[in-house]
Amino acid sequence: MLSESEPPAAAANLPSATPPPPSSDEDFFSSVSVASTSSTSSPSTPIPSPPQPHPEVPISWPEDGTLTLAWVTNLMLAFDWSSKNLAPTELPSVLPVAVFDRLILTGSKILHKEPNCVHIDSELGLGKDSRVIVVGDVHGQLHDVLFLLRDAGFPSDDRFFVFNGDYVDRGAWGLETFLTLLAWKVFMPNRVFLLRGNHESKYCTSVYGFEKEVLAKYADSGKHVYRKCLGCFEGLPLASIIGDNVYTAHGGIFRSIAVTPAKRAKGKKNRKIVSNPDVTALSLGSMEELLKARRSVLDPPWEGTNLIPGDVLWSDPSMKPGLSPNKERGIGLLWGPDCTEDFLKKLNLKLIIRSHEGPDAREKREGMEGMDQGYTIDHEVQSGKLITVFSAPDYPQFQATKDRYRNKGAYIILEPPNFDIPVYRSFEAVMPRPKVNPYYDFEDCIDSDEELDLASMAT
Ligand SMILES: [Mn+2]
Repeated sequence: MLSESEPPAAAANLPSATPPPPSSDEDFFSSVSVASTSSTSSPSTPIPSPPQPHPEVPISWPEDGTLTLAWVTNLMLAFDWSSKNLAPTELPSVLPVAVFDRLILTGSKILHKEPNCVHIDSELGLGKDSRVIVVGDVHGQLHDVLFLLRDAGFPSDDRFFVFNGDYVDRGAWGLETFLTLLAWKVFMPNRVFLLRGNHESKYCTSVYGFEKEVLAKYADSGKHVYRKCLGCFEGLPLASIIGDNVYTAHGGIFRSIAVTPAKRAKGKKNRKIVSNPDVTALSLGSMEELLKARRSVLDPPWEGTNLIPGDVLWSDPSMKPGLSPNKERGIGLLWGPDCTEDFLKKLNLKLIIRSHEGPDAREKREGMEGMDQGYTIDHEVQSGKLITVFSAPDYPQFQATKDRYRNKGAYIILEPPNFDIPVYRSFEAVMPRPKVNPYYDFEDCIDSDEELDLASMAT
């Protein structure tokens, strides 16, 4: 295993699971600078954080099964500390398998019950004092996620979070990252919303590192932990609608699947629904179709009738009008500004916020803006805008130094009363990152998910 050949340097002189000296967390926020890219209201600038308390490890599940703010905060601290002071293989001494089991089971149950498209609105308590934070791809970059949560402010009664997916793969702390967000979900199920990304799948995690990461960290229990994570990923909802004005999803919009035949003899009982793989007949799907899609699949199919999950997770915007198959990815759609307008109009919305494209992907997209600020405004149409937000700064983690993009990450703040005017917050990566080995062959997997290997996905 790559990760076991060279434990992090900092682990060398420390006995396992021993709290660090007080200074060990001091570099945590010190090297981070934040640039607000909006002139309108912005959250307070980060102040140097006080020394962090030591985590209580090993983590234990609360006796009454109810998570608290203190529990979630300690989990974040423990993951941050172990990433800096322990070898990856020692993670079970911080988060025992039995505690992982309780967390993943509790989280899975909540997620599987949610609809394909979650509604964040007044019924949940969204109101004049609320903010909604929308976050893009984070890809296992634990320290940047911890920074983001502190910078934006932790989830609270007035602060909702929608994560657009891609929690794992490429970065070295996918498991810690996903479990941190899952713990927030369990603690505040009506304030934190975790959507599925294309990387929350069997195919992507087997190619881009998450499977190997989990097997390395949990050894004999690795397969069990990995399987439970996949089961949880299957439960992640696909999309959200915020304040009746904003649609968010990892990839984007989706096609209509069912077409009723135009002609049907009166009185005939066999009403035929035919699937619509015909490229020339691609049309936008409806909210009803999105709600009916079967999302509980390890890998969204790219053929057959259950195409909506694949579209939502894998599609990309384009400057070329119309809907077309996303040939570069091998799954999903490309859609033009006209489709953004149609979609916004049809659903009576003002914004689409999607993620899915980092600086590497954008480098190859002609006519599309680069991702160096962590967000782009891709389409500006009569009814509103299409935005891409990407929250993994200095991505990907293991790229050779000369090939690094040094991009900023960003998140978006949506404010009352209508939650339809985005405030952008760009931020730099937390440096230095603990030294670890990658869990995938990053030189072979330089491009973001392009040329999906359909043959291996079918297995
Ligand atoms: Mn993606």
